[in-house]
Amino acid sequence: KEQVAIITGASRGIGKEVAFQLAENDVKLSLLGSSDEVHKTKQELEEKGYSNVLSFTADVCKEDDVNHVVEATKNAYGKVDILINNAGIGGFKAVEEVTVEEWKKTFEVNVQGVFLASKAVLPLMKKQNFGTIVTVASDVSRYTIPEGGSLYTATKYAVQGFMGSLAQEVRENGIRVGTVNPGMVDTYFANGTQGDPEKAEWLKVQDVAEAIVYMVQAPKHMVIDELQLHPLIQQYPR
Ligand code: NJP
Repeated sequence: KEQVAIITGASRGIGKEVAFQLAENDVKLSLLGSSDEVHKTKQELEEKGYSNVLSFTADVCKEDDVNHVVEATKNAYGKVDILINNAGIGGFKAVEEVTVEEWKKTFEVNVQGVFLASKAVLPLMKKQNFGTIVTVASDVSRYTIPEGGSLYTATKYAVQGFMGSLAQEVRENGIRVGTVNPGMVDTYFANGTQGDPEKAEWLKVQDVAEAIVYMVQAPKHMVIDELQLHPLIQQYPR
């Protein structure tokens, strides 16, 4: 039976590619992004012949927005099997240059957003005794970096802890919870431009999306707790 997935941050970057790869795997989609660009993703999918796509302009920081998306997805498809917590933001600067507003906003999107979307789908997943939640965390969920990454790293450590605890909390409800921790990926992240020649050796959105699809499509009895991947050119402390 066809599965149903909600993807946060599907306007561009990794989330958009995950949408294409899950559609290719016959998964019905509900896409969420804070800008209208998310509707472009739906349009592009439809142009490729994928018709089971909903799109919502919604902010993962806002409980009402997130609940509306989950409710509308349930009404349209009758269930939610998969949640991909992908929406995230980041910037890199020295601690004394980080404003309180930036601190709050980054935690709101990267941590509270994951909490809100997970909280909203859990009742449905518990009812059906099945579900998979994959969160795009980061390589900096596992170690610290020197280049002004304190705020971003703090949010990803938080998310890793949240997901690890959640995994144990809902295991007996048949719900699988995991994280994918990519190193440098060529996207629009941190005011970047996808396709920038300087990032030719970085991970591609396809690489990360394939890892996510692998986690989601694993046999039901198997949980992939964490996948860590990085470009060969990136130094990785171990
Ligand atoms: O970045 P980008 P990525 N509510 O900027 C959406 C992690 N990661 O694909 O709001 C809802 O191309 C935004 O849509 P819109 C990173 O931390 C990356 O690289 O409409 N959606 C867009 O679709 C993040 O968790 C790297 O503009 C919101 C998407 O998020 C994930 O990968 C390394 C939103 C961002 O697309 C995807 O980021 C790493 C909101 N409030 C981890 N705010 C890397 N790229 O190097 C943003 O370790 N979005």
